[in-house]
Amino acid sequence: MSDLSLPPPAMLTAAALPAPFVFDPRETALVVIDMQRDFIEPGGFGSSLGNDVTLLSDIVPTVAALLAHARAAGWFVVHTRESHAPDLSDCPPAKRERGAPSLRIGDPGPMGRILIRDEPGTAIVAAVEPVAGELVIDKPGKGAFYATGLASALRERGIRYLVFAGVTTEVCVQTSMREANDRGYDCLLVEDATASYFPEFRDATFAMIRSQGGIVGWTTPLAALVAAT
Ligand code: C5J
Repeated sequence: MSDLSLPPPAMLTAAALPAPFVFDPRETALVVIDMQRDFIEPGGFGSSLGNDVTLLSDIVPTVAALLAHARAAGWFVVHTRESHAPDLSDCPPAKRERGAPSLRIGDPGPMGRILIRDEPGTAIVAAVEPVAGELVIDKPGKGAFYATGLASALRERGIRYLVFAGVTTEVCVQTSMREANDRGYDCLLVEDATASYFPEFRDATFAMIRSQGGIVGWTTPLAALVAAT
């Protein structure tokens, strides 16, 4: 006979690498990195640089399923967009000058000015767009913590565990995960909810994260996270 006076178990365990990921769902947030049209949709900035955007758009259904799981579980949800102020005051010249000479940050692009806040190309793709109550962070760097209010938003809510998804794995996702790891969060990357224009870089990122006993965190497929008990 079950004892109804007992509280539900707080901690969940998901099969993951390099070891099971143990987390408290009440202190967990999902951070979805840069699922913006310019990186993911055909005809955007990413494809005009010659990238195969289907490598990124292929994960949209999985990110949508992860979002549905997080919302049903009551996790705090954060979305980021890599974007800059229209006057480029938050874009270091070194970042702007390093882009392709024909298409630099702030230049007119196929979906508005490239990586400029509130231009059509910086909008999050429709299938994974934020809903009311979720936090949208405009970040000028690759990492989600640099020059943003993310740290204080997580602190206010008592978050200790971060689940990451989004694009691109080795750039903005990995940078954000490393920033979070240094700040003391236990971080899990959902393998099939992240992608790169360079699949070998994505796979190398998974290996780096899990190396040395999880030096940056854990990785797991969505199915294993959903099956956590
Ligand atoms: C992101 C980039 N979001 N690759 N940006 O990873 O420049």
